[in-house]
Amino acid sequence: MKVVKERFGETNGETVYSYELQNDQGFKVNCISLGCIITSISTPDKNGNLENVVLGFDSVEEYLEHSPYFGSIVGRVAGRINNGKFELDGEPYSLPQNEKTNHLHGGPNAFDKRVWDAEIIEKENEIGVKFSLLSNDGENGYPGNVTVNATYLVNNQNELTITYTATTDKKTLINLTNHTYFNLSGNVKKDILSHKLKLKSDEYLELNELFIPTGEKVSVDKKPFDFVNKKELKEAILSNDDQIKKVGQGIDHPFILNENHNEEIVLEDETSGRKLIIETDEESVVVYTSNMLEGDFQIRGVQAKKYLGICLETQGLPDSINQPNFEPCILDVGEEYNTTTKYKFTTN
Ligand code: G6D
Repeated sequence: MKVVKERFGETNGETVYSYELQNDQGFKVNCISLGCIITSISTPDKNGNLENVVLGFDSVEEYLEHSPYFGSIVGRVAGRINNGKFELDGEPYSLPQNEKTNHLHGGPNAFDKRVWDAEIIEKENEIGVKFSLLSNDGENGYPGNVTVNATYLVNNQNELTITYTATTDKKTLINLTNHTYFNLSGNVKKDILSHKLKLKSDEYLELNELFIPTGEKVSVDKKPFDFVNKKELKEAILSNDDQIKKVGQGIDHPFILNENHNEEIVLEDETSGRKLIIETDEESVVVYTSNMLEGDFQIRGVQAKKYLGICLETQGLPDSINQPNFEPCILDVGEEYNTTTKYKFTTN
């Protein structure tokens, strides 16, 4: 197993480095210090062919100009905060409204656009990189100087484990995720409509017209959102359901997980035989079937279009600070935010 560090590019005079994490089977995760972005994951299909299974680019410029959070860390707070406003201990805070009236994914120039410090990790059974960032008090309107670490580790079982930790010197909000778009066909040979998804989730959150949770936890039963038994994504995406139509004819919803660390999220592509098993200690996963992925750019030679990838963003519930029946994502002085998500790549 080895880590190879190379210069990837630069932004605002800061050098961006890439880190290739390769295990003894040839399984490889490539990531960069800009936004802790996963630029590629190379994993075998049922015939042993190693191919990339995530959407990404090959230059800093493309990430800065076109990327809808391809592969990046999202923070301080993943998801949307209604009206960009919240209160902590009676004190009001206003955040940049970077999507209509919403505050989305930590605001402009957030964690996905920062160049993080990085430290290579080489242990006997795992290799990786620990990214670190200081998010200053008042950055994008959030209180507290927050020290954040995101550690990516690869082992010889073709698993990538991401662990996030954070501490603060003033009560604040934090809810981190990774926004990788998966496409198990390999090198984006086809869209994800025929991918199959299985979720250990009996409830999803209903969204309003601004994609903000209404607060309603809705049963998936007899709905397109029912993935309790494995089913093709197209069955949901192409349905007539109001919630599916509301978010651009697809899925862009938080699902509440029934349990953790027990194959709670499974994505498969029968043609390639590839299977991704995600296990997390988070309470929910936002499933996003790239309904908005349209634009005048190419993704390593493939024209951007809907349904080229699926995001499985494990996290706390969106807008939780404003939702009375959600657990708020508050981090206080003396506490440590600590969450782990494991991605296991295998074949059927
Ligand atoms: C769209 O609504 C979706 C978000 O969930 C996603 O994270 C973003 O595109 C990249 O705004």
